[in-house]
Amino acid sequence: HLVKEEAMQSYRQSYFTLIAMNFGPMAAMVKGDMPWDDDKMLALAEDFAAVASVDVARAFGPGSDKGTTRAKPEIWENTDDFLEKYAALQSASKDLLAAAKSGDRGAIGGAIKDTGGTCKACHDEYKAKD
Ligand code: ASC
Repeated sequence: HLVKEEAMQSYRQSYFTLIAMNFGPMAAMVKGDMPWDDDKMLALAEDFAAVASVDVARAFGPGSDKGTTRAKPEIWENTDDFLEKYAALQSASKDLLAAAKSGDRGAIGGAIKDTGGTCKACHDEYKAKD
């Protein structure tokens, strides 16, 4: 392997840290928990879509299941189902980017809701409760 197996859990979790740290502030702006900033929204939507386009299957490669994790073993077993669910997130990230480019706050709010739904679909199935 090009990446040491010991580094793979960190790779997988870092991937989702990037997803969460780009999605979170957008959701916070929509909810009114953070002041709305059009430029910031667009920059976050661009990075979120870019990160979502990075090969997620590789993040679940050999060694990625080692160590303490809230990921359930099934996510490594039901690969086709997981990748199908992830494809919905990728698609939603593109719609969200289009909405952010339009600047239409209603459309952005709807796209955030749809995207959050694609996060939750996987968490419900494959992530243990905190
Ligand atoms: C977030 C976050 C999630 C999702 C999820 C959406 O901001 O950290 O896991 O949104 O709550 O339903």
